[in-house]
Amino acid sequence: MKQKIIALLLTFSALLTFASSVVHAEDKATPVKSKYVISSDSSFAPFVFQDNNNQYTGIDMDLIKAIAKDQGFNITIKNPGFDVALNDVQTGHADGMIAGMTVTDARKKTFDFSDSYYSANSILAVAKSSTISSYEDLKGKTVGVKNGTSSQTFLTDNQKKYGYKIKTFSDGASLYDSLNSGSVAAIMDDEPVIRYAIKQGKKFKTPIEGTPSGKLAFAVKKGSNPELIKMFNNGLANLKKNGTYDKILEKYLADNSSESEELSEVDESTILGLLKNNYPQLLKGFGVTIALALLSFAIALVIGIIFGMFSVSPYKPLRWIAEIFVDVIRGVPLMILAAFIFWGIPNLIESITNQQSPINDFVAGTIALSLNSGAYIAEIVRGGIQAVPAGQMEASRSLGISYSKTMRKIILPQATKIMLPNFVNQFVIALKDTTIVSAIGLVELFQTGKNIIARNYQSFRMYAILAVLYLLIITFLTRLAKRLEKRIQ
Ligand code: ASN
Repeated sequence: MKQKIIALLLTFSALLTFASSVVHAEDKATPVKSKYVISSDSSFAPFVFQDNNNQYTGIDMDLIKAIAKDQGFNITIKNPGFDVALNDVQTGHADGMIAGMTVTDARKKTFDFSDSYYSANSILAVAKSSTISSYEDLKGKTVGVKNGTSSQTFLTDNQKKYGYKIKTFSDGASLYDSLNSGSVAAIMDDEPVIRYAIKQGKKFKTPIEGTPSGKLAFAVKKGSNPELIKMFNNGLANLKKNGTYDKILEKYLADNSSESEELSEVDESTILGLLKNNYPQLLKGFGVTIALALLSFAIALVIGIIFGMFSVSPYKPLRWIAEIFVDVIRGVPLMILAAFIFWGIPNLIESITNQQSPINDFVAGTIALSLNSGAYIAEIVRGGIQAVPAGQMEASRSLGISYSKTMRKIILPQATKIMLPNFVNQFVIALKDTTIVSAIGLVELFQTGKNIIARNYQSFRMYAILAVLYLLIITFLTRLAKRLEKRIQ
Protein backbone atom coordinates (compact mmCIF):
# COMPACT_ATOMS: atom_id res chain seq x y z
CA MET A 1 0.00 0.00 0.00
CA LYS A 2 2.73 2.40 1.10
CA GLN A 3 4.71 1.59 -2.03
CA LYS A 4 1.65 2.19 -4.17
CA ILE A 5 1.15 5.58 -2.62
CA ILE A 6 4.79 6.49 -3.18
CA ALA A 7 4.58 5.31 -6.80
CA LEU A 8 1.43 7.35 -7.28
CA LEU A 9 3.02 10.42 -5.75
CA LEU A 10 6.05 10.01 -7.98
CA THR A 11 3.92 9.71 -11.08
CA PHE A 12 1.92 12.73 -9.99
CA SER A 13 5.02 14.84 -9.42
CA ALA A 14 6.46 13.70 -12.78
CA LEU A 15 3.23 14.77 -14.38
CA LEU A 16 3.39 18.13 -12.64
CA THR A 17 6.96 18.71 -13.81
CA PHE A 18 5.95 17.82 -17.33
CA ALA A 19 2.93 20.11 -17.19
CA SER A 20 4.94 23.00 -15.82
CA SER A 21 7.57 22.53 -18.50
CA VAL A 22 4.82 22.67 -21.12
CA VAL A 23 3.42 25.87 -19.63
CA HIS A 24 6.91 27.30 -19.54
CA ALA A 25 7.56 26.39 -23.13
CA GLU A 26 4.34 28.10 -24.11
CA ASP A 27 5.35 31.22 -22.26
CA LYS A 28 8.40 31.57 -24.42
CA ALA A 29 7.45 33.19 -27.66
CA THR A 30 9.41 33.71 -30.82
CA PRO A 31 8.83 36.60 -33.20
CA VAL A 32 6.67 35.77 -36.20
CA LYS A 33 7.36 38.98 -38.08
CA SER A 34 10.80 40.25 -39.03
CA LYS A 35 9.80 43.68 -37.73
CA TYR A 36 6.95 44.90 -35.53
CA VAL A 37 5.52 48.38 -35.98
CA ILE A 38 4.78 50.02 -32.64
CA SER A 39 2.65 53.15 -32.52
CA SER A 40 2.76 55.67 -29.70
CA ASP A 41 1.73 59.07 -28.44
CA SER A 42 3.56 62.19 -29.60
CA SER A 43 3.68 64.12 -26.33
CA PHE A 44 3.00 62.35 -23.07
CA ALA A 45 6.05 63.03 -20.93
CA PRO A 46 7.46 61.23 -18.97
CA PHE A 47 6.14 58.20 -20.88
CA VAL A 48 6.89 59.44 -24.38
CA PHE A 49 8.19 62.78 -25.60
CA GLN A 50 10.90 64.28 -27.79
CA ASP A 51 14.30 65.11 -26.35
CA ASN A 52 16.47 68.00 -27.45
CA ASN A 53 17.77 66.04 -30.39
CA ASN A 54 14.20 65.49 -31.56
CA GLN A 55 14.42 61.82 -30.68
CA TYR A 56 11.46 60.20 -28.96
CA THR A 57 12.33 59.18 -25.46
CA GLY A 58 10.60 58.45 -22.14
CA ILE A 59 9.63 55.46 -20.00
CA ASP A 60 7.60 53.79 -22.75
CA MET A 61 10.25 54.24 -25.42
CA ASP A 62 13.02 52.90 -23.18
CA LEU A 63 10.85 49.99 -22.04
CA ILE A 64 9.79 48.78 -25.46
CA LYS A 65 13.33 49.09 -26.83
CA ALA A 66 14.79 47.20 -23.85
CA ILE A 67 12.11 44.51 -24.12
CA ALA A 68 12.65 44.07 -27.85
CA LYS A 69 16.36 43.69 -27.21
CA ASP A 70 15.81 41.26 -24.35
CA GLN A 71 13.43 39.12 -26.37
CA GLY A 72 15.22 39.42 -29.69
CA PHE A 73 12.58 41.02 -31.90
CA ASN A 74 12.88 44.08 -34.14
CA ILE A 75 10.70 47.15 -33.91
CA THR A 76 10.01 50.39 -35.73
CA ILE A 77 8.36 53.03 -33.59
CA LYS A 78 6.12 55.80 -34.87
CA ASN A 79 4.67 58.60 -32.80
CA PRO A 80 1.53 59.95 -34.46
CA GLY A 81 -0.37 60.79 -31.23
CA PHE A 82 -2.68 58.81 -28.97
CA ASP A 83 -5.92 58.69 -30.97
CA VAL A 84 -4.08 58.01 -34.23
CA ALA A 85 -2.14 55.22 -32.49
CA LEU A 86 -5.43 53.65 -31.37
CA ASN A 87 -6.60 53.72 -34.98
CA ASP A 88 -3.25 52.44 -36.21
CA VAL A 89 -3.54 49.27 -34.15
CA GLN A 90 -7.17 48.75 -35.11
CA THR A 91 -6.51 49.04 -38.82
CA GLY A 92 -3.24 47.13 -38.94
CA HIS A 93 -1.02 50.15 -39.52
CA ALA A 94 0.75 49.09 -36.34
CA ASP A 95 1.21 45.74 -34.61
CA GLY A 96 1.06 47.14 -31.11
CA MET A 97 0.98 50.35 -29.12
CA ILE A 98 2.69 51.63 -26.02
CA ALA A 99 1.50 55.09 -25.04
CA GLY A 100 0.82 55.21 -21.33
CA MET A 101 -2.35 53.40 -22.32
CA THR A 102 -4.82 52.73 -19.55
CA VAL A 103 -6.38 49.28 -19.37
CA THR A 104 -10.16 49.78 -19.28
CA ASP A 105 -13.04 47.31 -19.62
CA ALA A 106 -14.26 49.08 -22.74
CA ARG A 107 -10.83 48.82 -24.35
CA LYS A 108 -10.53 45.14 -23.44
CA LYS A 109 -13.26 44.50 -26.00
CA THR A 110 -11.02 45.66 -28.82
CA PHE A 111 -7.50 45.24 -27.45
CA ASP A 112 -5.43 42.55 -25.79
CA PHE A 113 -3.26 43.99 -23.04
CA SER A 114 0.09 42.94 -21.65
CA ASP A 115 0.91 42.84 -17.94
CA SER A 116 0.80 46.31 -16.53
CA TYR A 117 4.04 48.28 -16.24
CA TYR A 118 2.72 51.25 -14.28
CA SER A 119 -0.45 52.55 -12.68
CA ALA A 120 -1.77 56.06 -12.91
CA ASN A 121 -4.61 58.28 -11.78
CA SER A 122 -6.45 60.81 -13.90
CA ILE A 123 -6.17 64.24 -12.37
CA LEU A 124 -7.42 67.74 -13.03
CA ALA A 125 -5.00 70.62 -13.50
CA VAL A 126 -5.86 74.32 -13.38
CA ALA A 127 -3.80 77.48 -13.69
CA LYS A 128 -1.88 78.38 -10.54
CA SER A 129 -3.98 81.51 -10.14
CA SER A 130 -7.32 79.69 -10.60
CA THR A 131 -9.95 79.63 -7.85
CA ILE A 132 -11.32 76.23 -8.88
CA SER A 133 -11.03 73.83 -5.96
CA SER A 134 -13.68 71.16 -6.61
CA TYR A 135 -15.50 69.51 -9.51
CA GLU A 136 -18.55 71.61 -8.60
CA ASP A 137 -16.57 74.77 -9.37
CA LEU A 138 -16.30 73.64 -12.99
CA LYS A 139 -19.98 74.35 -13.68
CA GLY A 140 -20.34 76.19 -17.00
CA LYS A 141 -16.55 76.16 -17.53
CA THR A 142 -14.62 74.35 -20.24
CA VAL A 143 -12.39 71.40 -19.44
CA GLY A 144 -9.84 70.26 -22.01
CA VAL A 145 -8.83 66.65 -22.59
CA LYS A 146 -7.02 64.57 -25.17
CA ASN A 147 -9.21 62.69 -27.61
CA GLY A 148 -9.73 58.98 -27.04
CA THR A 149 -8.19 58.90 -23.57
CA SER A 150 -9.46 57.41 -20.34
CA SER A 151 -9.58 60.95 -18.90
CA GLN A 152 -12.02 61.84 -21.65
CA THR A 153 -14.22 58.90 -20.66
CA PHE A 154 -14.17 60.07 -17.03
CA LEU A 155 -15.13 63.62 -18.03
CA THR A 156 -17.92 62.46 -20.32
CA ASP A 157 -19.32 60.13 -17.64
CA ASN A 158 -19.44 62.93 -15.09
CA GLN A 159 -20.41 65.82 -17.34
CA LYS A 160 -24.10 65.87 -16.39
CA LYS A 161 -23.30 65.76 -12.69
CA TYR A 162 -20.98 68.77 -12.73
CA GLY A 163 -22.22 70.75 -15.74
CA TYR A 164 -18.91 71.58 -17.43
CA LYS A 165 -18.20 71.74 -21.17
CA ILE A 166 -15.62 69.40 -22.69
CA LYS A 167 -13.16 70.41 -25.36
CA THR A 168 -11.08 67.67 -26.97
CA PHE A 169 -7.59 68.03 -28.37
CA SER A 170 -5.67 65.74 -30.68
CA ASP A 171 -2.37 66.06 -28.84
CA GLY A 172 -0.94 66.85 -25.46
CA ALA A 173 0.91 69.94 -26.65
CA SER A 174 -2.20 71.83 -27.70
CA LEU A 175 -4.03 70.62 -24.59
CA TYR A 176 -1.40 72.00 -22.21
CA ASP A 177 -1.01 75.14 -24.31
CA SER A 178 -4.73 75.83 -24.03
CA LEU A 179 -4.61 75.77 -20.25
CA ASN A 180 -1.53 77.94 -20.37
CA SER A 181 -3.26 80.53 -22.53
CA GLY A 182 -6.48 80.35 -20.52
CA SER A 183 -8.70 79.14 -23.35
CA VAL A 184 -9.84 76.28 -21.10
CA ALA A 185 -10.41 76.53 -17.34
CA ALA A 186 -8.95 73.12 -16.55
CA ILE A 187 -7.50 70.04 -18.20
CA MET A 188 -7.55 66.39 -17.28
CA ASP A 189 -4.73 63.96 -17.93
CA ASP A 190 -2.78 61.14 -16.28
CA GLU A 191 -1.30 62.26 -12.97
CA PRO A 192 2.38 61.48 -13.71
CA VAL A 193 2.09 63.51 -16.91
CA ILE A 194 0.62 66.56 -15.21
CA ARG A 195 3.15 66.30 -12.36
CA TYR A 196 5.96 66.09 -14.90
CA ALA A 197 4.68 69.23 -16.70
CA ILE A 198 4.59 71.10 -13.38
CA LYS A 199 8.11 69.90 -12.64
CA GLN A 200 9.14 71.29 -16.02
CA GLY A 201 7.91 74.71 -14.95
CA LYS A 202 4.26 74.79 -16.05
CA LYS A 203 2.32 77.17 -13.79
CA PHE A 204 -0.41 74.66 -12.96
CA LYS A 205 -1.77 73.18 -9.76
CA THR A 206 -3.89 70.15 -8.96
CA PRO A 207 -6.57 71.20 -6.47
CA ILE A 208 -8.57 67.97 -6.56
CA GLU A 209 -7.24 64.53 -5.73
CA GLY A 210 -6.87 62.20 -8.72
CA THR A 211 -9.33 59.47 -9.59
CA PRO A 212 -7.85 56.03 -10.07
CA SER A 213 -8.08 55.30 -13.77
CA GLY A 214 -6.13 52.09 -13.82
CA LYS A 215 -3.06 50.31 -14.98
CA LEU A 216 -0.94 51.20 -17.97
CA ALA A 217 -0.05 48.44 -20.40
CA PHE A 218 1.11 47.57 -23.87
CA ALA A 219 -1.68 46.64 -26.31
CA VAL A 220 -2.31 44.79 -29.55
CA LYS A 221 -5.49 44.44 -31.56
CA LYS A 222 -7.69 41.79 -29.98
CA GLY A 223 -6.71 38.36 -31.25
CA SER A 224 -3.72 39.53 -33.29
CA ASN A 225 0.03 39.21 -32.63
CA PRO A 226 -0.36 37.05 -29.48
CA GLU A 227 3.38 36.36 -29.50
CA LEU A 228 4.03 40.09 -29.12
CA ILE A 229 2.09 40.21 -25.85
CA LYS A 230 3.94 37.14 -24.58
CA MET A 231 7.32 38.58 -25.54
CA PHE A 232 6.39 41.87 -23.86
CA ASN A 233 5.39 40.09 -20.66
CA ASN A 234 8.49 37.92 -20.61
CA GLY A 235 10.72 40.88 -21.38
CA LEU A 236 9.07 43.04 -18.72
CA ALA A 237 9.54 40.28 -16.14
CA ASN A 238 13.22 40.03 -17.08
CA LEU A 239 13.72 43.80 -16.88
CA LYS A 240 12.11 43.81 -13.45
CA LYS A 241 14.39 40.99 -12.36
CA ASN A 242 17.63 42.48 -13.62
CA GLY A 243 16.96 46.03 -12.38
CA THR A 244 16.58 47.69 -15.79
CA TYR A 245 12.93 48.48 -15.13
CA ASP A 246 13.75 50.38 -11.93
CA LYS A 247 16.56 52.20 -13.66
CA ILE A 248 14.25 53.37 -16.43
CA LEU A 249 11.63 54.65 -13.96
CA GLU A 250 14.29 56.34 -11.88
CA LYS A 251 15.71 58.05 -14.97
CA TYR A 252 12.42 59.82 -15.74
CA LEU A 253 10.65 60.08 -12.41
CA ALA A 254 13.33 60.94 -9.87
CA ASP A 255 13.17 64.53 -8.65
CA ASN A 256 16.57 65.31 -10.05
CA SER A 257 16.14 63.20 -13.18
CA SER A 258 18.75 63.95 -15.79
CA GLU A 259 16.13 64.32 -18.49
CA SER A 260 14.51 67.33 -16.86
CA GLU A 261 17.83 69.06 -16.35
CA GLU A 262 18.71 68.50 -19.95
CA LEU A 263 15.46 70.03 -21.09
CA SER A 264 15.97 73.30 -19.30
CA GLU A 265 19.52 73.70 -20.54
CA VAL A 266 18.62 74.38 -24.14
CA ASP A 267 17.44 77.85 -24.96
CA GLU A 268 14.51 77.51 -27.28
CA SER A 269 12.81 80.69 -26.14
CA THR A 270 13.99 82.70 -29.14
CA ILE A 271 13.20 82.23 -32.82
CA LEU A 272 16.90 81.83 -33.53
CA GLY A 273 17.33 79.21 -30.82
CA LEU A 274 14.31 77.33 -32.12
CA LEU A 275 15.66 77.34 -35.66
CA LYS A 276 19.13 76.34 -34.55
CA ASN A 277 17.91 73.39 -32.54
CA ASN A 278 15.30 72.15 -34.96
CA TYR A 279 16.35 72.98 -38.49
CA PRO A 280 17.13 69.38 -39.58
CA GLN A 281 13.69 68.28 -38.46
CA LEU A 282 11.98 71.31 -40.01
CA LEU A 283 13.79 70.76 -43.30
CA LYS A 284 12.66 67.14 -43.35
CA GLY A 285 9.05 68.15 -42.72
CA PHE A 286 9.40 70.85 -45.37
CA GLY A 287 10.63 68.23 -47.84
CA VAL A 288 7.65 65.98 -47.13
CA THR A 289 5.27 68.93 -47.63
CA ILE A 290 6.82 69.88 -50.97
CA ALA A 291 6.92 66.27 -52.18
CA LEU A 292 3.31 65.79 -51.15
CA ALA A 293 2.17 68.98 -52.87
CA LEU A 294 4.10 68.44 -56.12
CA LEU A 295 3.31 64.77 -56.52
CA SER A 296 -0.36 65.09 -55.70
CA PHE A 297 -0.72 68.14 -57.95
CA ALA A 298 0.86 66.32 -60.89
CA ILE A 299 -1.57 63.41 -60.43
CA ALA A 300 -4.43 65.86 -59.89
CA LEU A 301 -3.65 67.54 -63.23
CA VAL A 302 -4.06 64.21 -65.03
CA ILE A 303 -7.27 63.39 -63.16
CA GLY A 304 -8.60 66.92 -63.63
CA ILE A 305 -7.89 67.07 -67.36
CA ILE A 306 -9.53 63.68 -67.95
CA PHE A 307 -12.69 64.52 -66.00
CA GLY A 308 -12.70 68.10 -67.32
CA MET A 309 -12.70 66.79 -70.91
CA PHE A 310 -15.41 64.32 -69.95
CA SER A 311 -17.59 67.13 -68.68
CA VAL A 312 -17.60 68.96 -72.04
CA SER A 313 -17.84 65.79 -74.08
CA PRO A 314 -20.71 65.40 -76.56
CA TYR A 315 -21.40 61.99 -74.94
CA LYS A 316 -23.87 62.15 -72.11
CA PRO A 317 -22.55 59.17 -70.05
CA LEU A 318 -19.08 60.76 -69.93
CA ARG A 319 -20.60 64.03 -68.76
CA TRP A 320 -22.48 62.14 -66.06
CA ILE A 321 -19.37 60.35 -64.85
CA ALA A 322 -17.54 63.67 -64.60
CA GLU A 323 -20.41 65.30 -62.76
CA ILE A 324 -20.67 62.48 -60.22
CA PHE A 325 -16.91 62.47 -59.62
CA VAL A 326 -16.74 66.22 -59.06
CA ASP A 327 -19.86 66.30 -56.87
CA VAL A 328 -18.75 63.42 -54.66
CA ILE A 329 -15.17 64.50 -54.14
CA ARG A 330 -16.02 68.16 -53.72
CA GLY A 331 -18.76 67.26 -51.28
CA VAL A 332 -16.51 65.33 -48.90
CA PRO A 333 -14.13 67.28 -46.64
CA LEU A 334 -10.48 66.53 -47.40
CA MET A 335 -9.76 65.40 -43.85
CA ILE A 336 -12.54 62.82 -44.00
CA LEU A 337 -11.38 61.68 -47.43
CA ALA A 338 -7.85 61.14 -46.08
CA ALA A 339 -9.13 59.31 -42.97
CA PHE A 340 -11.40 57.17 -45.16
CA ILE A 341 -8.52 56.12 -47.40
CA PHE A 342 -6.04 55.60 -44.56
CA TRP A 343 -8.27 53.89 -41.98
CA GLY A 344 -11.64 53.22 -43.58
CA ILE A 345 -10.60 51.23 -46.64
CA PRO A 346 -8.05 48.96 -44.86
CA ASN A 347 -10.72 48.31 -42.24
CA LEU A 348 -13.23 47.33 -44.92
CA ILE A 349 -10.72 45.08 -46.70
CA GLU A 350 -9.89 43.40 -43.42
CA SER A 351 -13.51 42.71 -42.59
CA ILE A 352 -13.94 41.07 -46.01
CA THR A 353 -10.66 39.19 -46.38
CA ASN A 354 -9.71 38.78 -42.71
CA GLN A 355 -6.30 40.06 -43.64
CA GLN A 356 -4.77 43.33 -42.56
CA SER A 357 -3.78 45.54 -45.46
CA PRO A 358 -2.35 48.80 -44.18
CA ILE A 359 -1.60 51.64 -46.53
CA ASN A 360 1.41 53.93 -46.18
CA ASP A 361 0.45 57.36 -44.76
CA PHE A 362 2.28 59.28 -47.49
CA VAL A 363 0.51 57.26 -50.19
CA ALA A 364 -2.88 57.76 -48.51
CA GLY A 365 -2.22 61.49 -48.18
CA THR A 366 -1.15 61.75 -51.81
CA ILE A 367 -4.26 59.91 -53.03
CA ALA A 368 -6.57 62.10 -50.94
CA LEU A 369 -4.94 65.32 -52.09
CA SER A 370 -4.84 64.18 -55.75
CA LEU A 371 -8.53 63.32 -55.78
CA ASN A 372 -9.44 66.54 -54.01
CA SER A 373 -7.42 68.83 -56.31
CA GLY A 374 -8.41 66.66 -59.28
CA ALA A 375 -12.07 67.53 -58.77
CA TYR A 376 -11.36 71.26 -58.64
CA ILE A 377 -9.05 71.09 -61.65
CA ALA A 378 -11.78 69.26 -63.59
CA GLU A 379 -13.99 72.27 -62.97
CA ILE A 380 -11.22 74.67 -64.02
CA VAL A 381 -10.78 72.71 -67.27
CA ARG A 382 -14.52 72.68 -67.93
CA GLY A 383 -14.78 76.42 -67.22
CA GLY A 384 -11.79 77.17 -69.46
CA ILE A 385 -13.17 75.22 -72.39
CA GLN A 386 -16.65 76.65 -72.03
CA ALA A 387 -15.22 80.15 -71.94
CA VAL A 388 -14.19 79.76 -75.57
CA PRO A 389 -17.21 80.90 -77.63
CA ALA A 390 -19.28 77.89 -78.75
CA GLY A 391 -19.43 79.32 -82.28
CA GLN A 392 -15.81 78.32 -82.85
CA MET A 393 -16.53 74.64 -82.39
CA GLU A 394 -19.61 74.85 -84.60
CA ALA A 395 -17.75 76.72 -87.35
CA SER A 396 -14.86 74.26 -87.30
CA ARG A 397 -17.14 71.21 -87.33
CA SER A 398 -19.15 72.66 -90.25
CA LEU A 399 -15.90 72.86 -92.20
CA GLY A 400 -15.61 69.10 -91.72
CA ILE A 401 -12.84 69.19 -89.10
CA SER A 402 -13.18 66.41 -86.47
CA TYR A 403 -14.16 67.02 -82.83
CA SER A 404 -10.82 65.99 -81.41
CA LYS A 405 -8.83 68.01 -83.93
CA THR A 406 -10.96 71.09 -83.28
CA MET A 407 -10.43 70.57 -79.56
CA ARG A 408 -6.67 70.20 -79.90
CA LYS A 409 -6.00 72.91 -82.47
CA ILE A 410 -8.61 75.56 -81.80
CA ILE A 411 -10.35 75.28 -78.45
CA LEU A 412 -7.66 73.98 -76.04
CA PRO A 413 -4.92 76.51 -76.92
CA GLN A 414 -7.29 79.34 -76.06
CA ALA A 415 -8.79 77.55 -73.05
CA THR A 416 -5.37 76.77 -71.55
CA LYS A 417 -4.57 80.48 -71.38
CA ILE A 418 -7.79 81.06 -69.48
CA MET A 419 -7.08 78.13 -67.15
CA LEU A 420 -3.48 78.93 -66.25
CA PRO A 421 -4.04 81.49 -63.45
CA ASN A 422 -6.58 79.12 -61.92
CA PHE A 423 -4.08 76.27 -61.95
CA VAL A 424 -1.60 78.41 -60.04
CA ASN A 425 -4.32 79.25 -57.57
CA GLN A 426 -5.25 75.59 -57.17
CA PHE A 427 -1.64 74.64 -56.57
CA VAL A 428 -1.36 77.17 -53.74
CA ILE A 429 -4.53 75.72 -52.22
CA ALA A 430 -3.17 72.18 -52.60
CA LEU A 431 0.07 73.11 -50.88
CA LYS A 432 -1.79 74.63 -47.96
CA ASP A 433 -4.11 71.62 -47.82
CA THR A 434 -1.16 69.34 -47.12
CA THR A 435 -1.47 70.51 -43.50
CA ILE A 436 -4.90 68.85 -43.33
CA VAL A 437 -3.57 65.38 -44.08
CA SER A 438 -1.35 65.58 -41.00
CA ALA A 439 -4.52 64.29 -39.31
CA ILE A 440 -3.64 60.76 -40.38
CA GLY A 441 -0.31 61.00 -38.60
CA LEU A 442 1.78 62.05 -41.57
CA VAL A 443 4.71 64.10 -40.31
CA GLU A 444 4.87 66.96 -42.78
CA LEU A 445 5.86 70.52 -41.95
CA PHE A 446 2.86 71.40 -39.79
CA GLN A 447 3.03 68.16 -37.78
CA THR A 448 6.77 68.65 -37.38
CA GLY A 449 6.11 72.05 -35.85
CA LYS A 450 3.47 70.63 -33.55
CA ASN A 451 5.87 67.94 -32.39
CA ILE A 452 8.47 70.57 -31.57
CA ILE A 453 5.90 72.59 -29.62
CA ALA A 454 4.98 69.42 -27.75
CA ARG A 455 8.49 69.45 -26.36
CA ASN A 456 9.08 73.10 -25.60
CA TYR A 457 5.61 74.74 -25.53
CA GLN A 458 6.89 77.61 -27.72
CA SER A 459 3.69 77.84 -29.73
CA PHE A 460 3.84 81.55 -30.56
CA ARG A 461 7.33 81.43 -32.02
CA MET A 462 6.99 78.03 -33.63
CA TYR A 463 3.72 78.81 -35.40
CA ALA A 464 5.23 82.11 -36.54
CA ILE A 465 8.15 80.18 -38.04
CA LEU A 466 5.75 77.78 -39.79
CA ALA A 467 3.62 80.62 -41.15
CA VAL A 468 6.70 82.38 -42.55
CA LEU A 469 8.00 79.14 -44.10
CA TYR A 470 4.70 78.49 -45.90
CA LEU A 471 4.50 82.13 -46.94
CA LEU A 472 8.01 82.02 -48.38
CA ILE A 473 7.54 78.84 -50.37
CA ILE A 474 4.12 79.89 -51.68
CA THR A 475 5.34 83.35 -52.69
CA PHE A 476 8.34 81.81 -54.42
CA LEU A 477 6.25 79.25 -56.30
CA THR A 478 3.55 81.71 -57.35
CA ARG A 479 6.19 84.12 -58.69
CA LEU A 480 7.71 81.26 -60.64
CA ALA A 481 4.32 80.21 -61.97
CA LYS A 482 3.48 83.78 -63.00
CA ARG A 483 6.67 83.95 -65.03
CA LEU A 484 5.84 80.70 -66.73
CA GLU A 485 2.35 81.94 -67.39
CA LYS A 486 3.66 85.11 -69.04
CA ARG A 487 6.00 83.10 -71.22
CA ILE A 488 3.22 80.80 -72.40
CA GLN A 489 0.86 83.66 -73.09
N1 ASN B 1 -3.59 57.12 -20.18
C1 ASN B 1 -4.08 57.62 -21.43
C2 ASN B 1 -5.20 56.71 -21.89
O1 ASN B 1 -5.03 55.54 -21.86
C3 ASN B 1 -3.00 57.57 -22.48
C4 ASN B 1 -2.54 58.81 -23.19
O2 ASN B 1 -3.09 59.88 -23.07
N2 ASN B 1 -1.48 58.68 -23.96
O3 ASN B 1 -6.25 57.12 -22.25
